Amino acid sequence: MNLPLEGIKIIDFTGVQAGPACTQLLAWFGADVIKVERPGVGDITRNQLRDIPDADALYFTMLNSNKRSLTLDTKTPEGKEILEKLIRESDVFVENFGPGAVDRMGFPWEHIKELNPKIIFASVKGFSEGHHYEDLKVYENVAQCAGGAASTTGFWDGPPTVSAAALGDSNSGMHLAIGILTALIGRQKTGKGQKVAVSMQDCVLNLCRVKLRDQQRLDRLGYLEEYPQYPIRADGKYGTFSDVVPRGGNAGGGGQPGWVLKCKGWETDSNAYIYFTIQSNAWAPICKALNKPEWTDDPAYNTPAARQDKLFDIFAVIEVWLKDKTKFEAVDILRKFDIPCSPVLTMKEIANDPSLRASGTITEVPHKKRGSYLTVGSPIKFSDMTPEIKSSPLLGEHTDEVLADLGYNQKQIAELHEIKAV
Ligand code: CAO
Repeated sequence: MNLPLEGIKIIDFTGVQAGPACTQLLAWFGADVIKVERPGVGDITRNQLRDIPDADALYFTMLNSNKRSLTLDTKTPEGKEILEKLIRESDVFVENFGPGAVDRMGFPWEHIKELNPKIIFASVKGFSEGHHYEDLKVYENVAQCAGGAASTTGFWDGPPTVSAAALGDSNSGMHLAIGILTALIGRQKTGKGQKVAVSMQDCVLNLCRVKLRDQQRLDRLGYLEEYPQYPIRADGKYGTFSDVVPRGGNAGGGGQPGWVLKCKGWETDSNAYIYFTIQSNAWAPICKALNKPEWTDDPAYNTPAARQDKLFDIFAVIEVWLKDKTKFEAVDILRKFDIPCSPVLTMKEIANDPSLRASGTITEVPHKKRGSYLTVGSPIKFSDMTPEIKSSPLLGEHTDEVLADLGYNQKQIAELHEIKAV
């Protein structure tokens, strides 16, 4: 199959999650992604949280599929020369080292563009250039705290909480991929490459956009009507408003309040829950589903404003209705009434979900050393192509092949191995 990014050559000088998630996506869509790794060491995630001795860890295999691996010590003169050759003939150079590391290696953007004015240099850092924290190294949870996610996530009586979703890492990688593709289209018009930079703080904040909306509403009004803290209760059971956006527990946003509700078996199964949304225009079907016809036209219930101070009482009534229904049974009933809802799914349920398997979102990939493993395939679906998710490379698996492509002969390649430049 001809994939849209075929012919695009990418130097993937990335590690851990943010950079690799970006380049993996581009590899799925056809780019030739050459992962550059330190000889004998490789991406740190190859060894992190191993479940099989001497085989690449899932952390690595799930973020580096469809790539080739070149080992290269870019701190040796020979390694630098190889990287320069690669830069001259590549379309994109992606990196997510700590601040200043690429410059210290001798490859600042000014030098990269001298070597190849058409190249796109794409970079992830924790904080943006010129930021007062620009020198900080950053991991996922650090970014979630810096980008406003942690202070607005969790319960009002608990500490700031980070999400399990990789809002700092993979999310920044996805932002970078959009930037790279935009710069590639830009290059078609101008013939010139450019530097594309994202910071993890900015990428988290971009997903917390509505919380900045809420800060401005709070500044003006002193309350946020869709949060559990409103209306302000004398007992403070759901917290109170200060001058900063509070943590709203599991509240839904906008005019569609919702909550995580207990289903049959919640006492022993910590995931026997559904998310239930009281969509404002679905009040009549909700009453019908819950067998509460008396609520349908009752002015004390039939508008969002009237329900506001009774939301948790309504949720309690729904939980009584849910008592004898599993999360799956409940959703099967509620879907007939067009109520936005879902079972709270565990990773085990997701791994075995036939629909996710059929769509390729959960896919099994063979691996030379591990045997097969599950990974998350492309969440983006196309009408004219289905990206094939292939294995991640072993460390240095394609070193000789890439060097030969650059014009090195067998003898030279053997010498480069000898001096440990590759
Ligand atoms: N050859 C020679 N040197 C190499 C090399 C290679 N192939 N690959 C890496 N190195 C060197 C780097 O040049 C750097 O050297 P100096 O610091 O001496 O100049 C060194 O390895 C370490 O790089 P690093 O700073 O990136 O590594 P770290 O483990 O200390 O930090 C991380 C990791 C992720 C905190 C940091 O890279 C970072 O802040 N990156 C930007 C933000 C980011 O992407 N974070 C997300 C990671 S996913 O959670």
